[in-house]
Amino acid sequence: MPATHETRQWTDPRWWRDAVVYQIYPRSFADGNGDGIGDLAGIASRVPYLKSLDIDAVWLSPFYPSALADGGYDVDDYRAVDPRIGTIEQFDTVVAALHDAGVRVFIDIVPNHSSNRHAWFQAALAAEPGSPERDRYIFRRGHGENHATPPSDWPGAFGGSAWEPVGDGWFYFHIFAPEQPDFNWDNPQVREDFLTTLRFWSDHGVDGFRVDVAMALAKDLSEPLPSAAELAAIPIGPTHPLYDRDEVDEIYAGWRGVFNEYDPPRVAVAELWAEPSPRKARYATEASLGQAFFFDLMHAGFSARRVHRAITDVLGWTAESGSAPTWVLANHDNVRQATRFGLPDVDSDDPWAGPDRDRRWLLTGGVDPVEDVALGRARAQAMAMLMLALPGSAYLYQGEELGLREVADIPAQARQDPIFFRSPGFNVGRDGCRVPLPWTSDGPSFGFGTGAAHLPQPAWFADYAVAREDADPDSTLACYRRALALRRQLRDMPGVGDEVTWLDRDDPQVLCFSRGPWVCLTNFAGAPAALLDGEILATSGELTDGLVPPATTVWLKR
Ligand code: TEU
Ligand code: CA
Repeated sequence: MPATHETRQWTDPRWWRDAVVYQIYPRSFADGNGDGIGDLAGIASRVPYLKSLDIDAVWLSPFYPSALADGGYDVDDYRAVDPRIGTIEQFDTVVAALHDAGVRVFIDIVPNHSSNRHAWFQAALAAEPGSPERDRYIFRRGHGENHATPPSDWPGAFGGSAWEPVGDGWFYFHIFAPEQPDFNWDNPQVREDFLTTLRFWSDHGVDGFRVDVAMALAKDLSEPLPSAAELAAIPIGPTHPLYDRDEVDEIYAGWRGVFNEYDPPRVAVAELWAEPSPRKARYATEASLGQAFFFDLMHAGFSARRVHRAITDVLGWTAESGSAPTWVLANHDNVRQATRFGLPDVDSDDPWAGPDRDRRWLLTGGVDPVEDVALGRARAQAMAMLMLALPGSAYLYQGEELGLREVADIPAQARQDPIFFRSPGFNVGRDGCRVPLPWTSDGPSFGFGTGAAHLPQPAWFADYAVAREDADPDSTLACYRRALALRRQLRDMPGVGDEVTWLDRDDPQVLCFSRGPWVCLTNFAGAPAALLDGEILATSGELTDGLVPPATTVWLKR
């Protein structure tokens, strides 16, 4: 008999290699005290739901004290809990409850930048140019008359300049919003402080860390700086001033030392977004962070050719590093997949048709073109089952198991994302995938809390409520529950390994692979496809006359 899941997970130090990790965006998950902001009490009350999903771990997006200039990715204090979200005691309680439920805990660590309210940044502002206080961040003198011109013409990732003046002729550097000053990782105090933070949370029982913007820590900003146009032409990698320099490896080797002080060793997953990226495998070795996010599947649309390519690429790169592959279809930075898959061109071969198209669609308030809701839903379920059949670990984003769609028509005055404020008329930002979850189909915020939610929920959220979907065997939630429960059994079934074998189908629009006896077939074509011999274990949609309808995945046992 193979070990049961419960016993395997808690004894195997390599539990993370095939884990399903569910991302919680704390402010939008569940509100325990009715102030409209999700919190730790809310998460505690939903532990039974999390357990019932058959996931292996949760990842909590930032819950630290923050002015929320960037949804909490602007951290005031790395070793505390935002009082609006809870207390450190509540944090301990939630971790213990999740562990009792067999669910591990990843937390988000944001090492590229602090918030501008962080004590170190406040000290830097108060100190002289050239002082040790300023050396923990990246200050450069302005150019031109009165030193009023920024050190370079580089744009920030959220729009506007990447340099902010501080009034004395000096500027500080920020990749993201001005409220997010970048740390200087050449400074030993910065390095030491993050090791302290990793130990702090590891001592509080955290099992793993999701490392924000992991490729940006090591920088070469020696002057003269290249122009923005020159910068854009430098490939991401060893010679790029900002991204994916070789020196990051040394930083994470230090982190690995801390992870290995614990039993079982703490684990980490690097967030870095350069696709395609063979160099990502470096972050995923067990001398470094152990895992890296591969977003290739998320960017492959609903195209058989591109999905096939993404899978073979990721499997190849991770084989090089000896790590486990990771798969992602959604997170808090992207248009929800039920919507993406319901928009035209998602099957196009142009990889950039996707994000650009999504952004343009959001600018129309979600009305042009009209979203094909049924098709988006079918495709999202088919892709989820395809992802969950792959070896390695899969990351789910809260609400995708409900088939939640993007909320496109959030009024300007309710928007929160700095991208909306810094790129007016060009990009409305990411609030539409961060709207608080509907738990019940009625109530002031659909069961999220007892009052209104911090981002407005549309009336149609009622149809996607957990309670309603739980009562419907054809719901997206039912599909996820079936697939997640089966995945747990199948990954331990004799003969099921990490080897993916592609099975040739006559139609290139039908992707079919096996892991030993476990076969996964997805029909990307517009017409029904023939089945294979074998026992049908699960389907993402109903079969018609023994054929697999378009936008449907089937799992079989042979
Ligand atoms: O995101 C990294 C990042 O740069 C992108 O995912 C970015 O959000 C996207 O290109 C904008 O369209 C991480 C976090 O996931 C994100 O929420 C934070 O805003 C960002 O870092 C800064 O901390
Ligand atoms: Ca609250």
